[in-house]
Amino acid sequence: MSFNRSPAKPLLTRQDVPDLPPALRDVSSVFNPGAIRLDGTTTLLCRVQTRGRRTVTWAATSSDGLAFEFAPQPAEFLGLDDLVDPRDGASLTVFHNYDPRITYCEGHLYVVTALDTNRGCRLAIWRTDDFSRLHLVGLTGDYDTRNGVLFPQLIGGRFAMLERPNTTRTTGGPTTGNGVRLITSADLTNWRDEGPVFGGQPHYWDELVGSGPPPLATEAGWLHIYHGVATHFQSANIYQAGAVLLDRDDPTVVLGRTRENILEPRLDWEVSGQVPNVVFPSGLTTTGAGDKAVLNLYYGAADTVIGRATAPVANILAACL
Ligand code: BMA
Repeated sequence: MSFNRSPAKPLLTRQDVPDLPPALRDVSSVFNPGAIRLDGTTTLLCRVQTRGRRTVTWAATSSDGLAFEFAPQPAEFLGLDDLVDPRDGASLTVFHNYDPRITYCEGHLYVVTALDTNRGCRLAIWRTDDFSRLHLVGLTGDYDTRNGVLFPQLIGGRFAMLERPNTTRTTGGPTTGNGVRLITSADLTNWRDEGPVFGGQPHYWDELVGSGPPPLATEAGWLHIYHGVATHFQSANIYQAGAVLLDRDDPTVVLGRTRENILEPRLDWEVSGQVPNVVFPSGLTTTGAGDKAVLNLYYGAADTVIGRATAPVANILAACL
């Protein structure tokens, strides 16, 4: 009842990223991609890190979801200059714009990213037609948070998003957290907290948690893949993937959850790299329908490369219950 790597080697590595001197040359890594499949094309929005440890977002497309070609240029984000904190209007300096998650909702393509700023982490919502230019819609709030994923349908007439406020810090790492919450909005600009959805399980595989790709609508409920972090090892945090099943009408209600992880770092390129022992699920597409539907999960491995794993939807639903 777990994911199978398909293929069992990285789908994209730094060698696949085009050189665009002088700013982009011989990049260090490509990982944590958002994903969407529309009109027979799978698009990945990839997080690319340069050797200056700067973050670039770059789209790659594929007809079969396996062989990807990078766009001629990285994506351009419009609206990052003059950014202000919604609470007090203080200006925000953005250092990194990263970990994009893609959702098609109400006839538009949206991307949610984490912004690493001088005042902590914020979630930004972007709208795009083609992943080459992304227009800022707004920030979800003025508090430290990450792993924002927009649902693909309105719920109760409102946009709905899962997010993971950052309430703790691991040794040497950025702020993180152990609780996923639901927030909703009528206009994608003003957001309301609807309460907790699920939390981390101290001592076990998912002590810290955060959303993976946006939830998938199934007849049983919203199937949602998340990452769990085991922090109780001496020298390394282990990032794995699991799933929860949420009520279709009220996603704060958890109907099921996998007992164990359904993908964990095992292969060389998952256990070693920039950050060892990381599988970070961030993109999801489906192929087939009904009983035959298959999940294609795109994930960052060791913050260095991109992998893909597949599983029948029915198997992962069964693992939740
Ligand atoms: C998380 C995020 C991810 C990253 C992961 C493992 O806190 O920063 O972007 O992939 O850590 O380093």
